[in-house]
Amino acid sequence: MTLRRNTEMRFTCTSILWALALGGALAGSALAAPINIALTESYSASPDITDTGTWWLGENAPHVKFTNGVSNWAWGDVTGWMGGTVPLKNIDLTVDLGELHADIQGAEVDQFVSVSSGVPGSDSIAVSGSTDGTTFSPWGTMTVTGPPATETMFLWSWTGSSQTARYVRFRISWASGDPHVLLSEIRVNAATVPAELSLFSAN
Ligand SMILES: [Ca+2]
Repeated sequence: MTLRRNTEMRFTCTSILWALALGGALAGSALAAPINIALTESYSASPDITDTGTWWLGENAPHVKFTNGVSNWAWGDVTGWMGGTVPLKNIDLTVDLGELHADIQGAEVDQFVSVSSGVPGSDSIAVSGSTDGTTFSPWGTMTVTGPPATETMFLWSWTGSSQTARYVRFRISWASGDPHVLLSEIRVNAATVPAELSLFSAN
């Protein structure tokens, strides 16, 4: 009974999020805006993200915070990795889009930065894609908007020619040090509405 209720609630929440995303995509000229196909999808990380108790900003599995459609520069809307405990020079964050998409043209990462709290921006984020989750092809390096501000959200973005993938990986890197790392949202942008939602865009 509980499982069924949770499933129904998840479906309802997912439907609402998709409705909001579609509403934005369909506003103005039809399908002019890209749509975030990572919304509500699952993701994994290496090193994994965990709530250790002492690191209350962590997020135990199942992970949801990076794809829940909420992006906000606030402790309650971010999660990530505690610095100084595990090697954080190269974090691999991989989102599973659930199926192959052939028209991926962009990706974004919202990174929470608060130097006064020991949470700096990273040095670089690279994007790659894969059809099988094993072999990844590099797509490019993201550009960042935000610096030199030190108490703000950094927006990392990549755009390019259409790519085909089910898995999209963000490699978040530092030249040195193992600082705290906090993100609020990741997005993968496709040019068209996924097939399973095409009924919404008919006519
Ligand atoms: Ca979020």
